[in-house]
Amino acid sequence: MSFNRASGPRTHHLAAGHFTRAPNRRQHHPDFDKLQLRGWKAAEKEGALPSAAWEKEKAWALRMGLTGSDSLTDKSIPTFARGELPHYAGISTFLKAPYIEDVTKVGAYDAAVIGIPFDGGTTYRPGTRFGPQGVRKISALYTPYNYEMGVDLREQMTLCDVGDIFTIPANIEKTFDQITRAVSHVASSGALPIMIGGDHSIGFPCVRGIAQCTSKRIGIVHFDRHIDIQEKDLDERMHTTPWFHATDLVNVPAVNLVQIGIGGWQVPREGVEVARERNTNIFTMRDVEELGLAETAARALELAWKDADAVYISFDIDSVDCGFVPGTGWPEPGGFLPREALELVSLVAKEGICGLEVVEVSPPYDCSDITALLATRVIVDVLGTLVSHGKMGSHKSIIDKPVSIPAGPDVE
Ligand SMILES: [Mn+2]
Repeated sequence: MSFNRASGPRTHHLAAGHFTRAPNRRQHHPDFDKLQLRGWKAAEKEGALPSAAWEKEKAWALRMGLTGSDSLTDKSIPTFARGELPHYAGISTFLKAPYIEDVTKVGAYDAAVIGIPFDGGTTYRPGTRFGPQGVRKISALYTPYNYEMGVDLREQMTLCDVGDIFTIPANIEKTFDQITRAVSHVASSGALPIMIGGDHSIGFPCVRGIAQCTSKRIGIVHFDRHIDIQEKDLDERMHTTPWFHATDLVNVPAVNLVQIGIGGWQVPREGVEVARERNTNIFTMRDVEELGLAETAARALELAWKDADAVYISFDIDSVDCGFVPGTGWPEPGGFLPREALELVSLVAKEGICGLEVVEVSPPYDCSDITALLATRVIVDVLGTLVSHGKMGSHKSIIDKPVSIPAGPDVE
């Protein structure tokens, strides 16, 4: 999966194997080079994947959406679109996952997508309140299968969409309380919480929601161009402040906060002062460039996991160069290329996570859904990585103080 130029075997293969030896070998052993290619191995791997869940979904679609017209040759097509197909149709949930109206049932799933439509913490462009809608909409074009990973999320895990948290647009603190309550409910259920923002102010209440369900220690890997760790901004806890407040939590120490991609002309000195005082771990884009992706990830994991029991990933979409993510609140040139960001976030996720947030997607500023599309990729790539490394469900062991939030009385 690695495309890192620093990785030994691949460089060697391309330089020595492919261009010099290959032509001769190909004449006598036509399959030799083909078998070395990741592309061919991935095709082989697909053959070993189950398809039972897909067969079940098609049968379910006929039951729910009625059998199709007599003129259709494909008898698996229903009259009313249900499930994954067709990609342009249907009600938008993340990746066409089932919408769980009754959130008391969320624990039946391995992972749950939670929309957090809130942009009250924004200090420049607004619009991230439409982030969950934007990401869900474009996520419909994906299948649950990833060729290179050889993973099929539909077959290998269960995913649901719990819809959006009821945020309070005129009140940041009430919104934070709602977010913490919702995230703590999902984390307590055993489902892995996957949050779609929303501006980055939600980072603090999301982490607080997980942290209050456990006595264990949580590290954070934070992808961003911005440092986001000052105490207040414009007199409130805005999207420039989440890690100040998160690392004030007793089981979320600042020494386990790893900030990757920080730099440029939009890093407030107030935040830098706090990062220095609290001794957080900061990798600039140049650090990443010089270390390479694999080494950056290895060091980040070492720091985030040092004496910690779980790691949370916060992915700000503006960590990617603004040429690829026009639809964001604080665009900044010089960030990651999309494939670098996807590779790095996967390398970090392979040790397991206790939560993921993808923030700062602002659809009103987006073009052709490209920012929302990349946000979708971050989420599905992390899910695929967790599945392929056997880490889906690994977070459950840290939940030793589950919360119980009462539902209203039954309604007939
Ligand atoms: Mn940012």
